[in-house]
Amino acid sequence: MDRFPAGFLWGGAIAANQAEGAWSEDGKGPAIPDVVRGGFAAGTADPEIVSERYYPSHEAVGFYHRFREDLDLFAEMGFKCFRTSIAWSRIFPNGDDAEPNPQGLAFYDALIDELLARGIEPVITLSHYETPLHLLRAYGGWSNRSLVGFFERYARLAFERWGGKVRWWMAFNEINNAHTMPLAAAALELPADMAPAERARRIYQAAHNMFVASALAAKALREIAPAARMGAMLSLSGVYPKTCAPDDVLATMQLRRRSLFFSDVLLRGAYPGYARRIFDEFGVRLDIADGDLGLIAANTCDYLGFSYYRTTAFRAGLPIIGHTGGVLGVENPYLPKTEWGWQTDPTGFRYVCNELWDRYQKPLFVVENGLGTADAPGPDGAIDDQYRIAYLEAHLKELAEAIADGCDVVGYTWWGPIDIVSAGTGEMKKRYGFIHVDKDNDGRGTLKRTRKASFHRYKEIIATNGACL
Ligand code: BGP
Repeated sequence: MDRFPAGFLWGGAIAANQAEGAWSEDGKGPAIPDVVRGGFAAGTADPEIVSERYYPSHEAVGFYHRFREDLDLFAEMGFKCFRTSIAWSRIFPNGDDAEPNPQGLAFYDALIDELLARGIEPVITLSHYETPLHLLRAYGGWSNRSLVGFFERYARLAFERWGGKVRWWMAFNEINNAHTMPLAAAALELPADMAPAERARRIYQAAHNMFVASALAAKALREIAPAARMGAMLSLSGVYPKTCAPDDVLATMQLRRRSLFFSDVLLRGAYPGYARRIFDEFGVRLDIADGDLGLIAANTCDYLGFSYYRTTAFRAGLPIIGHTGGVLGVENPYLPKTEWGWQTDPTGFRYVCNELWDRYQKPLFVVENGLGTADAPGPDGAIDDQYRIAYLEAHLKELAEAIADGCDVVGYTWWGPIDIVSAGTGEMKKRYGFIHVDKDNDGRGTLKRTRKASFHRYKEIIATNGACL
């Protein structure tokens, strides 16, 4: 029996700011990543571009100029779909511009048409850790309600232009990181010495505004392109209690809810009861406009896109500031660790798929899963990344088990099918790709693409719809 449904959407995923480069070409305005030197986990942005400083997003891996070559490689692997994001600041350089940038529109016209010409379905995120810098600096980011209107206009333009060619959309990448990586997801700059109550208010007000924006985008998509689907997208690697002590189990459920809060609102259409207690704990009083809750209730997302990389363990007494696992969690002695401290857990993948299917009964789309390692080409230049093949096979076998458990999984896009910039660290050294890119952490390299051993294995898996696993 086929372990994956017919038409399963095999592919790969990248993000504009981690791959395109061309950060200020053809009318593109500066985005927040363009003033971030390390990764978002650090949560800091330079006040302005400091010339001759190395910023990873400025060149990234040159996808903007090389995308046809890269799409040929994805097509060679047999991709059925390809997830990327539109750089908002390529379309509206400042976010609040009166008119869109025609060269930015032309680039995504070409990218989407070249994907379709290769029989590859585009899967598009409208804001993947990328917001026009001006919307942060002049408006303060998503805690300012004005961004709802700017985003809705951007979304409507995208749907009118590409809604007939793109079936799968997401508004925000990993919206739940709004409360662990605010600079990335909610486009907020929160000074370290900000009072906790004000910090919490800004984060949850930003989340509310993003919920409204997501609902308006879903409403617009249904009006403009009724055959298309709007997804919620969250970071949902798993979390386990460190022990079976009831306090550890309860604390872990409460940590998990800090992430599921976002998908509860976007997929169920209402603030869950436990949110009241979270807001009271922080003294948060949201500014909810008339009609907001009705809009959110009437325009929920069609599917849940999520990233899964690893699991962490958690216990009572640890601070709950969100779901960043490796930062917050404690070590799980039963699992291996990567050089970046991520504990890989294929069984956890099956567990999380079942958790999410049971909770929402809406289609699941695995839009990020992958292994970041410091690959080193051998003397002959080849990269025999058997460890990546092992991670891929182990996780896909568990995904097949989740599907056999009854989970409705529509697709799987490996994160970083080509080496790109790490969001968390800003490094090139943390490589996910089936395709190596000649570039190092200091920005040196030819950007030459080289197939790794995993390239050929993924091609085989796709060609057999997973039957060869
Ligand atoms: C997710 C982001 C991606 C990607 C991935 C891997 O949180 O959605 O943009 O970066 O993490 O993480 P990293 O690049 O930090 O290894």
